[in-house]
Amino acid sequence: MNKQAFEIQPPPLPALDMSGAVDGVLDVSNSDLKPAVTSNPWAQPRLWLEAAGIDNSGQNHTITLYESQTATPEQQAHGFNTPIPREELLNFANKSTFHIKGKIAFDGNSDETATELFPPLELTIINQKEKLYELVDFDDQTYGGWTKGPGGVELQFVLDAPGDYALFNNTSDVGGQHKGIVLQKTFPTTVGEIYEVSVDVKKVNAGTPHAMLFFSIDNDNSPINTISKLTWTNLKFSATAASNTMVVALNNDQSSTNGNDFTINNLLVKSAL
Ligand SMILES: [Ca+2]
Ligand SMILES: [Ca+2]
Repeated sequence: MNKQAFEIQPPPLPALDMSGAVDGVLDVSNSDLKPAVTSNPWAQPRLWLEAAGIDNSGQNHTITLYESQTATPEQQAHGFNTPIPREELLNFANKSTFHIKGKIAFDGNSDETATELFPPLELTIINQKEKLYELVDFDDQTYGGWTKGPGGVELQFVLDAPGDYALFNNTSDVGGQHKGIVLQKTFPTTVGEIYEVSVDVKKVNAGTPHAMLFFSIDNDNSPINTISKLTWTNLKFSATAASNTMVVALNNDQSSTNGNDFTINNLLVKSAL
């Protein structure tokens, strides 16, 4: 008689899952998340469980969750529900791949070589918030995705120094409306993070009245800056993001055709440190 017919085949082990992961991505940059390895129940008593990936220097990094541990009756009845400390997950390289690996010893003894593997679970870790840094220096004579508003219709690229273009607003159209948004752009943001906008600005000739520039971030307005200097000044403003996007604008509060000229350079939007 064939001996094979009498061997008891172990039932397949259940799939592992990660609570808190979405489409295979575990984003722990949000500190409220409490990730845990979960599974359906199994029948075998001794287990190993780890999360294995790489750290920021590219070295292998392993978080050991169970090392030859006897499964609890709770685990045998309901499967894994094993939290992974967030502070451990922060040691993986941001945006790297890691694997949850589980093993079972069918006979319950501690010989790690006589084990069966759970189906592998591969995940991507995100553990750092994206930092925004977007500088438009106008040197390629583009607006870098910013759009002109009613206060910026006369914007033109001018050479401020060899290879260094800036944007000049002459406000020469007598019938024109020179007050309002000069440039604006929508940026992706993280709720609660602080973002800063800045720009270099100067006046070009002695005419008056002066331009009166201010930034807005969504509904927050900076103080109005009177642009009276013929040398570069850096204007700055910051605000806290209230949603996943924010509209940043440079505005002019001065409608005059006379005077009201200004040149801008190095328009920067970034995450505050
Ligand atoms: Ca420039
Ligand atoms: Ca003018």
